[in-house]
Amino acid sequence: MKVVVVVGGVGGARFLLGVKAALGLPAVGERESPHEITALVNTADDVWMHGLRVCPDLDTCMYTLGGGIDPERGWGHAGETWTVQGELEAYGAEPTWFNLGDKDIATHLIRSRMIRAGYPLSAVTEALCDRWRPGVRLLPMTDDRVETHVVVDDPDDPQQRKALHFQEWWVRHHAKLPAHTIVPVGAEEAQPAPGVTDAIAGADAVLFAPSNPVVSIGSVLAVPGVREALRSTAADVVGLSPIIGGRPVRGMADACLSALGVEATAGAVGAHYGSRKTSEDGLLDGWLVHEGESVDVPGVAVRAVPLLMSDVDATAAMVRAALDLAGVDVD
Ligand code: FO1
Repeated sequence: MKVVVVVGGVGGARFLLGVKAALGLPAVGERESPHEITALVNTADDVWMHGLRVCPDLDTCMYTLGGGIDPERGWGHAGETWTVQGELEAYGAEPTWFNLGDKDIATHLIRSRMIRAGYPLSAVTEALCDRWRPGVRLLPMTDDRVETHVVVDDPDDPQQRKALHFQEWWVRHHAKLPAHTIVPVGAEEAQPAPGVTDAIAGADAVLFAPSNPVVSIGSVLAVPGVREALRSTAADVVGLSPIIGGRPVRGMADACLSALGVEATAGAVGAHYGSRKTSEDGLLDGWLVHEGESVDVPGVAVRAVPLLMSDVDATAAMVRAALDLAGVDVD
């Protein structure tokens, strides 16, 4: 079976552990299997830091599925040390609010060297995954530069507005500065990375992970060609709500949704993605919401199941529910 999953960072990586488990694969590492899982990963969080290209969502997926992630942080390596970061701070090298671990820096050095040598991000990712063996194909949404910028009132001059790179808004300001607009800069000129639209076209099922619907899923959908591929694939498209009881399970989806004027509810997010059947730009056939929630999304089959990714088994159960709703038989 070919399953395509649209993912962001920490939540998306945890979801992918469950996709692997639901298809009988070891959550970490890789093994021969008749199933093929392709993750279309958000790259609009990516950022140049100290001359290194950092791809948080790709790295979180790669480390999580390859067994190297720090489980508490959800990003960077387990057993990390921060010697280089300390030296950068000793030099007063800004920004000091974005922490790069020593082991993590090796990933960014390899990636930056390959990018400077002219390799596209998809080739870089493939090379890095040769080591980590995540057991799913990790495809960047695009090889082109797309970066999420968040327009806020300038903290230093509230009369002015200022566009911050997503990482500064999220890491330095903890998403506490109200976002007026959130823009995936460069998306209009971007193209899907090699394999992205083919994977969608050839899928037996397409899942939207319970990632941030604006800066993660939304950024992938902003790449021209992706929405068209989703609307024309023979596969059913099923999403899982990142909102449980009016609150995102983690992260700052509510702060992002308010910038779009979308209510932070499972129903509103489902309607935001829209129905593939009854609207000309909708994307969903199915929508999973948390048990006990009664949600109606016109033109979309809604089902309520436990959506807390408390462990791999719980996540695998919601993946099986999503695949069932997508009309594919896992066994
Ligand atoms: N998140 C933080 O809250 N603080 C950090 O200093 C930080 C550094 C960092 C370095 C590499 C990396 O891949 C991710 C990092 N993150 C950090 C997480 C990152 O900002 C978010 O996980 C994603 O961008 C959101 O999906």
